Amino acid sequence: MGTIIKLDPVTRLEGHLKIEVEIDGSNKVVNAHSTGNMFRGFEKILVGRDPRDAVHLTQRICGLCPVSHAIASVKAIENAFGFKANNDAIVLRNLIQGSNFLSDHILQFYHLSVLDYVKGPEKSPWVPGYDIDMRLTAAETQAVINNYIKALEIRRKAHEMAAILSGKIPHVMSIVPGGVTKVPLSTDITKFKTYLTDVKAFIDNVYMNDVNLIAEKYSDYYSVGKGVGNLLTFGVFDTDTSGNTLFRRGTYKNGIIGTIDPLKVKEFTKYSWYSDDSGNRNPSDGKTDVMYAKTGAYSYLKAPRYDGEVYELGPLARMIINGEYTGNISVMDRHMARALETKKLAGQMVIWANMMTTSMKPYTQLKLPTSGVGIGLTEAPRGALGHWLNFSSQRTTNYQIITPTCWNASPRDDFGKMGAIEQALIGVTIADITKPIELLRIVHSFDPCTGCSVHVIDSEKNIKSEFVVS
Ligand code: NFE
Repeated sequence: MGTIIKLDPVTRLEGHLKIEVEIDGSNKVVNAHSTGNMFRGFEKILVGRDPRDAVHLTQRICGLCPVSHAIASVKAIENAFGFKANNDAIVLRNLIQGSNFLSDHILQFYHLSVLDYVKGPEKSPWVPGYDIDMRLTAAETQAVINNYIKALEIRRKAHEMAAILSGKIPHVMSIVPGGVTKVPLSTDITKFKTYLTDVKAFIDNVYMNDVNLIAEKYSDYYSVGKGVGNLLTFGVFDTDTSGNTLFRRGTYKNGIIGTIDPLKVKEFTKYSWYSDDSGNRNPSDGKTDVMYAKTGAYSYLKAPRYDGEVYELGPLARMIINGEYTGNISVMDRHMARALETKKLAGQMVIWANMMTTSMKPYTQLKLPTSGVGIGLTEAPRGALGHWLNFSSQRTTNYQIITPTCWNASPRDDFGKMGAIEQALIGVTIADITKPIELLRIVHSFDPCTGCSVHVIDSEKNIKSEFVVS
């Protein structure tokens, strides 16, 4: 066996992810394992409850993408109820979810990734990181660091946009089965548009410039972290009540765009800490029964697959499948596609914002049926998100969630195929194995969130996480 490098936890991402790679004599990665070290358990919490509770409970999976969980959940519930939200609800939901996307993509670039390319000031919160291979000039570095600070203020404005229409963020209140409970006041509309103008200007003039600068200085990263090459998206931002979306759903394999059949989604558990009976199942009939210390297993993430194949998810998948991005698949393509998606979405949000009126009627009271089966497919910032619901006697009998990071950071499946991040790590050469910045750059380009994929509580000590800050 060659030398092993462990990053545990990988920092500057949400949740606790361990990455372990094996390198050969020339420091080239020849094997990789991605491990989610925590159990989420929301599927268990929901069983036995009123199915409408899922909208609020599943948002607590994560503070970064709660709106997408709300959307996936209401879609699953409304699908089971045989109801379609009206156009007013669609516009307001898009504005709330879109605000969350803008905030989250800016977060990913400035606060979770940029320090892989730009040296932060000494003795500051800009650590941990590896300050090697930093290629910007002193003046460029200072400008990007200034924009890092500015991005915090811009993210606050994007958050407030979501809160204006939903009561609060994270974990929005106004998105419920039947539509949206908030009708905007004229002051809300004015405030929302003012913030959107500021956020859009930052995206167009600052974020795009900084991504272009980094892409230019690190153009070799257009050839690093290519990975599996298959892309998948469930589509997002409804444009009508018939299921059409701004970003349409689809797959990309061998250069060909395909359609999505949700029945072809299956989760595998041979290498995951779940019972064998929890694997090889479509989530409509899914199981999430923990089996820690299972021989050969190494992650609390299951291995979701589409038609038996590994797929990469995220903004790059959405942009390529929609013909909005003509590049390839790599570390830098992921950053570039994410930035271009942010720019496109901010422009679209101006159109939706202009559709807001004080006479909108976005809510319809629904009656809870006795039983139902529903699927809610949308996109979170990090990629395709699905919620699957079954209920009878007005109580949830099964609820399964597959998050984008579960796909991207998955372990091997039953056929031994590595997950998308694992595959993207293979082949990269590490210049200094004491500072494996190449690994961080590859992993961060996927914007993983292990908090979404898994959650934990220590039942004896009641400790959620421990950190050592030096
Ligand atoms: Ni915790 Fe999430 C997004 C979801 S990632 S951020 O985007 O769902 O798995």
